[in-house]
Amino acid sequence: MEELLQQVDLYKKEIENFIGENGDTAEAFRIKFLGTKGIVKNLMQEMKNVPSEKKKEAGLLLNDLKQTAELKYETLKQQSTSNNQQSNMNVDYTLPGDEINIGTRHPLSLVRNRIVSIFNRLGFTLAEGPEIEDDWHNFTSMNMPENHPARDMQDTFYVHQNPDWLLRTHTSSVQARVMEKQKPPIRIICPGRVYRNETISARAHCFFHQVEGLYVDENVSFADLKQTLYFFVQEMFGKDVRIRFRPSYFPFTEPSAEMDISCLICGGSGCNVCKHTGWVEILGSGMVHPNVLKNFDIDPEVYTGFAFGMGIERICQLKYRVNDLRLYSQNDVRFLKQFAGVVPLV
Ligand code: 2U9
Repeated sequence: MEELLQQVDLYKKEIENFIGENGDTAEAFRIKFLGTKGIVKNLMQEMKNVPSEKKKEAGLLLNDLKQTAELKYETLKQQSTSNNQQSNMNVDYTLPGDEINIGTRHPLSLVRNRIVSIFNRLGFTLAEGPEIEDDWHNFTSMNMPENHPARDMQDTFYVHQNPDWLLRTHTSSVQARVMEKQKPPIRIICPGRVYRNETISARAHCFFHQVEGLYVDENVSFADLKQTLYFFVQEMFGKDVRIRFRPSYFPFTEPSAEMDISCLICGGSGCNVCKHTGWVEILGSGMVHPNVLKNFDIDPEVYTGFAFGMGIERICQLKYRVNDLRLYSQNDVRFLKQFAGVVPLV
């Protein structure tokens, strides 16, 4: 019994003085003291040799030793995890950092922002609206009543559950919503995504992006329209670029005109891009139709206005020579990265 007491005393001291360094020493400790062939188990087996009157005292001693070993083992385990964490944090901060791949603005965003910024300088403010529209804001209020042949010009995505709802085919619906709430003077620029049911190819897509503008006030004339759009072209493409208007037809404007710019590639002398005409079409425009003004209780005898619309993809195609519409939505970084150097105009 005396011998056992001495042994337990020595082991307790050994346990208390045991210094753990990592997970391996904690495990070595466990095997040595608490394992199936460990010290505690061995001493427990010695119990059979202890006289019965001393068994209780010896049992208490061994239990105490076992608890001390278990407690030490828990402490060693905790120490080893926090040591590991600390060694993970042992980082050389002088090493160069990992490269961060910074994204670039999408070319359509760059062009959109530039267009909006140019018109901002002329006093046009930004207006936005929903992409899911109702028939009134997209068609009827725009002088395109039901069965109007002009509706055939745009193949529309209708919402099955409610055919009064559709994906807007132009951002004119945004102008309609502004005119509903605000009386002239109105001078707004409306960029946004629009949808048309077209088969996807290099030249057509089922969605694209537009910017439309509207200016309604007293004494707004076609001369204002021409000067405004001329300013836009000079700011967008350069001072040497010329413009010309060709008569056209849109249900929401009267008179209507399409605008061409002199070819950016050949300067007007004729090349493949302008099909040897010297001109390329960039937008549609016209004086707001009196019926449209009446639909919003704006008196066409007092107020007049001009409006225009352009495809952002088309402007981007001319400015950056992008020859396939699908590139804009394929998210190929080899394409997108080519616009990293464009200085954004805001
Ligand atoms: C109101 C009244 C009139 C907007 C206009 C055009 C002419 C036009 C096309 C250009 C290429 C659409 O992106 S495109 O396919 N747009 O030709 N848009 S006038 O006329 C309006 C708008 C709002 C209240």
